[in-house]
Amino acid sequence: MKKKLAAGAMTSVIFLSVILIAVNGCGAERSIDRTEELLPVEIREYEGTNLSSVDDFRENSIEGPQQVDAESYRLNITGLVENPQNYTYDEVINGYQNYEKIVTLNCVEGWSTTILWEGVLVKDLLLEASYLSSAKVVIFHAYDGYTTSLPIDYIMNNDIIMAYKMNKITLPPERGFPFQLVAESKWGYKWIKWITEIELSDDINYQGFWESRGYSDSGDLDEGFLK
Ligand SMILES: Nc1nc2c(c(=O)[nH]1)N[C@H]1C(S)=C(S)[C@@H](COP(=O)(O)O)O[C@H]1N2
Ligand SMILES: [Mo]
Repeated sequence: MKKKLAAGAMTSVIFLSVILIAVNGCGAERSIDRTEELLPVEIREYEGTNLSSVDDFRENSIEGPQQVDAESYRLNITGLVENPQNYTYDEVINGYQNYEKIVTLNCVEGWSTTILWEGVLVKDLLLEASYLSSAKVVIFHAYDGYTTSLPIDYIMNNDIIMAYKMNKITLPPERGFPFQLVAESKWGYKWIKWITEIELSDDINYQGFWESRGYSDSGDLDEGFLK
């Protein structure tokens, strides 16, 4: 009798354990199934300022939207520098202090968008590369062959950022992934997208894509855009 009870109890313990393992196992599997990473959602208001949407831009790029592969992407800092650089995407966004600012992009076509941009200071990249005193101009090159240039003083004195996020989401391919220059107080054609190379130059007469087609070199918003 005693023996039989013990055996019964043992059977129950084993039975219960099996059920518990089954239940736990099932629970664990379910929670793994349920944990899905949700894409961050674009924000449309920030500290009292209404923001445009990443979809409010008119796509007018010279070769249409570019698809840049994040893994093989490299950002080169070249020209009149002591230490040329060759960064991966992660090295840029995780290797430097990040900054946020709300800036409006104005295209010469007559539309504008106000966006919360997040990125790194171009100044920090230039200082790391130790540019020579003969460098006067920063020429930006892009994946689609587009180029534009800005005076080095403008970059150094205005906390100009190269953005990798807009309204808290990673730049979509058509908006310039991985990086777009936030050339504040300049017309949209200075806001180069899909940046692949930052070249330090002494060529103060350099003309980028639109500049060599009649748009002003300064690109200042408070002046007309035609030369
Ligand atoms: N690489 C590259 N960057 C570019 C352009 C381009 O054609 N290629 N167009 C410029 C112009 S004219 C404007 S107004 C802005 C507009 O940004 P969006 O194309 O994201 O709207 O991108 C600028 N940057
Ligand atoms: Mo533009």
